[in-house]
Amino acid sequence: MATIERAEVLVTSPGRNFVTLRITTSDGVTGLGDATLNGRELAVASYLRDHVAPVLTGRDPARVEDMWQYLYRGAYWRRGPVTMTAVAAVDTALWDIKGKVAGLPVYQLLGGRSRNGVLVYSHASGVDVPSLLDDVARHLDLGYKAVRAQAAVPGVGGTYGVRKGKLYEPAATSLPQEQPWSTEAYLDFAPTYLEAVRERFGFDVHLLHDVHHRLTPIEAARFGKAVEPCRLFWMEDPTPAENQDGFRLIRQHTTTPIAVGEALTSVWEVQHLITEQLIDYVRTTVVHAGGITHLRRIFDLAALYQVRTGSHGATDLSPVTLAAAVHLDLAVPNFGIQEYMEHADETMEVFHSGVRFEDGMLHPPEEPGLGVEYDDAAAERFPYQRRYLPVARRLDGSVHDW
Ligand code: CS2
Ligand code: MG
Repeated sequence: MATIERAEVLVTSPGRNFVTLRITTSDGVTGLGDATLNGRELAVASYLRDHVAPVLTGRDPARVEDMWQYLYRGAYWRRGPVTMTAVAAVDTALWDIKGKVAGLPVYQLLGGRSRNGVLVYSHASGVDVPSLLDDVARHLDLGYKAVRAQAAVPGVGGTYGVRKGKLYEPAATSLPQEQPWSTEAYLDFAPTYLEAVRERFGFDVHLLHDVHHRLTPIEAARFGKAVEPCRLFWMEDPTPAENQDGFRLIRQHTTTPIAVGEALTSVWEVQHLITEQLIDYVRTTVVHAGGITHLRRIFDLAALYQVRTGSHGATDLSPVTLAAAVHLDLAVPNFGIQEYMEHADETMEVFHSGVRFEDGMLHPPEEPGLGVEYDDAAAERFPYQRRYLPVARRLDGSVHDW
């Protein structure tokens, strides 16, 4: 029986910071797991290097479920983004190894294809409405069938989701950047640019919008109602999801579909949102919600309540997560849509991935495992740089949800 011989925690910053776990077995088979937690990367690197790696050596890499239970229940201190990202990295690496040992792409281990490809949405944004509309047109020309639209709110300064330059990267400063926020200005302006997108492009394109945790439940209800004529594919994170009850209030007022979960890390945090059908899409991810093993449990619970998947896929989730997500998305019955932001060229120099974009969909590699290889020599060229996500402050100076 092969055993785990080595667990390496690899930190690199090709375009942005990534933490990757590489497990090597006594048979020389390697597996990769994404361990990136944007703005708190080194916390996960230490959790893995100092607390998990010592207990992996000598264990059976084939016992994926047992390893998940061992790392989750054996830690005593359960859940939370650092713990669940570390557990996810081990889990994903073991699925990669299992695929390589079986000689099968991971989606074949998850039940095989349920669809021809994985529908994705990309990020269109603009400093004003004309530039947003041009960016939507650019993404449609690239073949996307679904686009998220975000525009800067006039007169308020840095707005969430507006790209500066080629790629959108919110964690861009060595200390947290403080960004102003005005709920009133946002509620007045955002519906107008979503209407402008529909006026220019019609209803054949799926249109998504990320509220990004900014509203109270009643404000989110007002926003959802205001954009009903836009027939959004979803409004995302309308209100901070610690208060799961708040979604009942939103549901009482609007039929605009709701997507939640990118910042949630276990089935227990989305349980009521799903079982009470307070959301329509669950956005939890391979990297932050305990890996393929746990995410599959969340998706299966969601399927019982006609909630579909809509996993987070920003550039701070590495190509390892994207590949694992595409394998899972291809197989699950209640797939909805996958977020896809193209990674920087430097990122792809480190992560050689066989994931392919074609005709608005992603397709997984057919080689055994996840289909991603890590280039150590390239990674050496990109040393870690401390980066923080911004902090939002209302115009009166008080902290708001970023
Ligand atoms: C966003 C992310 O992609 C999304 O839906 O919410 O850009 C999010 O802000 C970052 O992933 C945070 O690291
Ligand atoms: Mg989001």
